[in-house]
Amino acid sequence: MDYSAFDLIPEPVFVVDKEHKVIFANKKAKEVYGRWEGTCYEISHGFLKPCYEYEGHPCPVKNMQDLGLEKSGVVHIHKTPEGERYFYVVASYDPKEDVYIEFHVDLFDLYESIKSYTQKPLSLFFEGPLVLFQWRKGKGWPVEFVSPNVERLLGYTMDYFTSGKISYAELVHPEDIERVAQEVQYHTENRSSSWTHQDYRLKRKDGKYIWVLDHTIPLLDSKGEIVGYYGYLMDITERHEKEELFHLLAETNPNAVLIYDFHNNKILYANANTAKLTGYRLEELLNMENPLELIHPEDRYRAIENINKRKQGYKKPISYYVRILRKDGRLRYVKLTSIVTSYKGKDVSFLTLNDLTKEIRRERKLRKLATIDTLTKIYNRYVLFSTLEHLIEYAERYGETFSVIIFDIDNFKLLNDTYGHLAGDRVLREIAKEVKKIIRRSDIFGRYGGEEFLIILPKTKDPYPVAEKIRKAVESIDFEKGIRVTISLGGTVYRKGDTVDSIINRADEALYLAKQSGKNQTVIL
Ligand code: GH3
Ligand code: MG
Ligand code: MG
Repeated sequence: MDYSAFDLIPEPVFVVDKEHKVIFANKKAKEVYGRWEGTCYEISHGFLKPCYEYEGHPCPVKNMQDLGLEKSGVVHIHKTPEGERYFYVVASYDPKEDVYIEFHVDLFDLYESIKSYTQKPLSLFFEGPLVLFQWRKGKGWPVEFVSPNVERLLGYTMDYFTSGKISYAELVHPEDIERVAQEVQYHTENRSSSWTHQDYRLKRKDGKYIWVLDHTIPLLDSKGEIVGYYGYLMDITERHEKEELFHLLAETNPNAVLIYDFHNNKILYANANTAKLTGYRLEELLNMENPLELIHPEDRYRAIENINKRKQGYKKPISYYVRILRKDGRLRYVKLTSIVTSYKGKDVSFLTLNDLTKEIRRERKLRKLATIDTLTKIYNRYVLFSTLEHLIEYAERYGETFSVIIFDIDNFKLLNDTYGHLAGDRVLREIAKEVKKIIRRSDIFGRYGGEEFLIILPKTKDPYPVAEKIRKAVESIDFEKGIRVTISLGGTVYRKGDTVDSIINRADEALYLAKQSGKNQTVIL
């Protein structure tokens, strides 16, 4: 038989007999293999026995003989003088001649291009943070396949899983396993096409737990039954811990903590304490049209000023005091601190509201206690002295003047002895009330000692008329049980070079003179 027509074919062609002996090799075959005598397995592989006796080398000729086929094709790696090359060997049987005709189609370039397409993305994938899993549906979720980078994630090798030494469920944290199982069951029953589990923990080989993100799709058989699951896993421990830490910091913070978008006047986040402080529910806060309404109208300008500063790019921390107007209309005094931070890619304010209401109310009470005499409800000595200091400084600097009057109840000891201490107290209170009515609002009136009072009269050059008016007013008060009292008064005017002591001493001296001269009178020095 003349096979020379096969020389026109641009791929190697061999004609072999039943024993694989080459009867004909075309030009291309001779060119590619550089040899053409003997059996095809000798020429293609350098084998001493037929291909099929070597593992992984199915023989198309044998296939046809065994299975009674007319054609058969296999992919082989063949040895050529240029090195190993891939061939698609397709053979057909010619019953007339009882020979087999083999075409060796060179797949080398094709194979190389496929390899570079498939392996590069795969290696990129397997070096990345995503670990691929394939689980069988069954007790403990046996692992059927896992990508090699699992070793980095969990410390176990790929083989460890696929050989069944450990089932997946054994690795899930005991506190999470039930929830994960429920999620799988739920999505299986609902035939979800894919789902992302809520973060859960997996135990590493070294015993440490990591948090993972698990996205899963069900694996279906030809009848559409779920037989397993594919999924990818990613270690999100760091992110999870950060979130946990933020949550912990925000929710255990005794302050109200908010993330405020100053560009759009919107609250993006508020912790539970914000709801407590403002009396609004969290959803109400997040959906508020104008969060500035949380601030007392009189303090709002301060907030607006600072928001404008932020909009202009001012990034340093800002702190100021505002009153929060609660939903129920009550007020809370807070120290507001704003720090600029980045949230979801834009600049926002991280606000801390420190509720100082209790402290401020306590302080106000203390300040009152420190300045007001509890019995008579007029100023105490501390206020009188500091006012005098102040006025002396003022007088020195601006040449202003002022007067001082001291008065003392006449024979008060006798009154106490006769009517009792409580009656004496009531007299003190009543005198204070009466004197308050007479003096000007700008005058400072206080209790100087037990039954001694002091009045400071700013811008007053002559204290005599006021003193007399007071004396006469006290004289005409009708106290209970027909009690009547008189007072003696000493007055003086500021002199250049005066100190608090010198001016009080002079007024005291005047008072002493008034007592000496028979009481119930005024002396000015
Ligand atoms: P004089 O006319 O010389 O001032 O005689 P007096 O009795 O008023 O003498 P003095 O001013 O020395 O007496 C002060 C008395 O005032 C002594 C004290 O019992 C009484 N006293 C001082 N503080 C109080 C007080 O808070 N309540 C009452 N009920 N009595 C007071
Ligand atoms: Mg006295
Ligand atoms: Mg007295």
